[in-house]
Amino acid sequence: MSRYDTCWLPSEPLPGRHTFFLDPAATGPVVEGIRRELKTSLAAVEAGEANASLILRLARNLSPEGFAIHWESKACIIDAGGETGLLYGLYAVIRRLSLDGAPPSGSCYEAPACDIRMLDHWDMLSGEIERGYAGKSIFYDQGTFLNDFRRIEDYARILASIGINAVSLNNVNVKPEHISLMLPDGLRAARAYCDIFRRYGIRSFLSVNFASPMIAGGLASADPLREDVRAWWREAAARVCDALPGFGGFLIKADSEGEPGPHTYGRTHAEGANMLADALAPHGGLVIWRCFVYNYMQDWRDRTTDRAKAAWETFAPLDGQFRNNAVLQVKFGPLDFQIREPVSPLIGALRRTNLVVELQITQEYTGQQRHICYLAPQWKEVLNFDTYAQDRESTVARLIAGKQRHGLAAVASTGRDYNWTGHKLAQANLYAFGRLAWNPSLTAADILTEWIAQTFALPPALDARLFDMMLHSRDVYEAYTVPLGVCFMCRPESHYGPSVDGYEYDRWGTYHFADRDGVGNDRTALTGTGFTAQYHEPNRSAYENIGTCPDALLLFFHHVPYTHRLHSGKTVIQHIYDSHFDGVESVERYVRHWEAFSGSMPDADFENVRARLQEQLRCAKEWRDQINTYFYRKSGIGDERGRTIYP
Ligand code: GCW
Repeated sequence: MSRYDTCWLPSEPLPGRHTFFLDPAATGPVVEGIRRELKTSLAAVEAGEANASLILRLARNLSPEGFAIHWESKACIIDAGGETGLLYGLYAVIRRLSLDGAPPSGSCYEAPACDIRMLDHWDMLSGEIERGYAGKSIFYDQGTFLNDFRRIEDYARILASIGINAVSLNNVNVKPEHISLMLPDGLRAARAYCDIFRRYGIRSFLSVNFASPMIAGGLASADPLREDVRAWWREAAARVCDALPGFGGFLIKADSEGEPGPHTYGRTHAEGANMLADALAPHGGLVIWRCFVYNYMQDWRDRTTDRAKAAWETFAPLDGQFRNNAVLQVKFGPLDFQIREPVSPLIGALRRTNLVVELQITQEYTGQQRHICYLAPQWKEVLNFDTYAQDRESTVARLIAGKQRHGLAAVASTGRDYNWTGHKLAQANLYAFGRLAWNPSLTAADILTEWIAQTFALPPALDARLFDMMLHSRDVYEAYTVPLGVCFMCRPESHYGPSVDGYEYDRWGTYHFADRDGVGNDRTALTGTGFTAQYHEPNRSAYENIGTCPDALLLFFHHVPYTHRLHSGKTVIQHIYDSHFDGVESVERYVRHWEAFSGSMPDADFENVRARLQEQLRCAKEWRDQINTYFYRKSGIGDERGRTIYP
């Protein structure tokens, strides 16, 4: 029995007598993970091939992470191209057994769609997590490694069970003291974590600071074209890769929000990334280079600069200039993990560069794990979005799937809380991320059904109720927060709760431009910032024209009068009022409905969600009232239905 919540994995071995036979040709660290899982989730004992109920065999004609499962009358056979494939096959069997109770029949073949399926941890040596909402770091505390290996192993199991195959171990904002992670003592400590992850097919990455040669090497410059700088990185990469078997590579945020980068030396991001790629190449490592470049400090008086344009302007011209072992990691939207923003046009602009799309599981802007917000519907919209980058279908899912060194990454939501994610229901987002990176064609509803069935043992009526609450929770969050894609309006720094003008005169370029007549950001090519021109046709025209721009994104792309009529038939102002009243009513229903779950799960889990729902309701009302009052005061237009808006 684990000391921690096992999430969707069984908390006790599944019923039945399980015996296993493991191909003796299977070798390496993952074999340990497989054996531990057989014991923990199935209490399986080893047997000869003829007597085993579960046979795990290597079939080198399959891909290393792919597997085939054949359910036969006497035994279940897992064939896989490599040890990691066997592990994934085993998790698929455990999932089926947990969902169906009895062994099913038939065969299936699966292989992951995305090559890179990565979680980025924004954990710091201090033990704090940047944008963490589930307690402190499971890796570090007070400047050193926590070394709670059992917990790390439980975590690795949870991640491997949903197919995650890469993690970064430290925040992308790399404080100077984090350089110690690349030095011998830090590497010795990191090795223990990497070894555990490796047993579960997960490669570890380190986030690095572009100025490391200056901070740790005493060099006068970090210019990527200088030979002494390049030599420093070669030596550093060799040291790290020698110390950490199976190391994945470096993750880096450069020239963004104060982090150093190649621009200081008049060099491009390609030159910076290629230097690191060259250093890592002899060791098989990757450099994952983030495209979240916000050194675009803006002045709100200047209406020509547009933060949304930054990533594309910086990286689209560099397409094709990156090394084969360099990967660009692009946030899904042009701004910053908002509840509603368009898909980043940069994704469709990188045709000759390895691409990872970055999502955010940690709910920085989506309720900070105090609000229920199941994010899979949002991620599905991103994956299904057609970029029109190529003639044939070029949805985001198509662009990142089936290619080496492409994939999905997400900022992790996990911390030291007993339940890993702050509360039980937030586990669903972690689960959904892994499942979608494995198979982007799964639906948000199917994933939710699967997750609920494995996580709880609810009577059918509650099962359906939880499904309903969660499936639409993203729409509900959106309804009581920021209207029609205008973004931000949250409190500066914390990014929690409303502050309509909190960023309006700030330097971050996240403005809504509300005045007495209207609201929204004119990003059209004709009269605005020209952001729409970064999209391929027909998206470009669809966003450019008010008549075809989707309601949900109207204020992201256009500045319109409050009386503008949406496709829904409502005016903008009435939509704002209606959605805010409706959103709060939905949360009131959540609060009421949750009471029925008392007794159907451990009290601590029930009470935890209950308390968070109270906070969600308080916060939703605050959003409703501040937004409604703000727009009432600006526009002078009342609610058609005469509900309470504080003057
Ligand atoms: O969303 C912003 C966050 C920062 C974060 C940054 C990034 C790690 O507010 O906390 O820094 O994005 O993605 O780099």
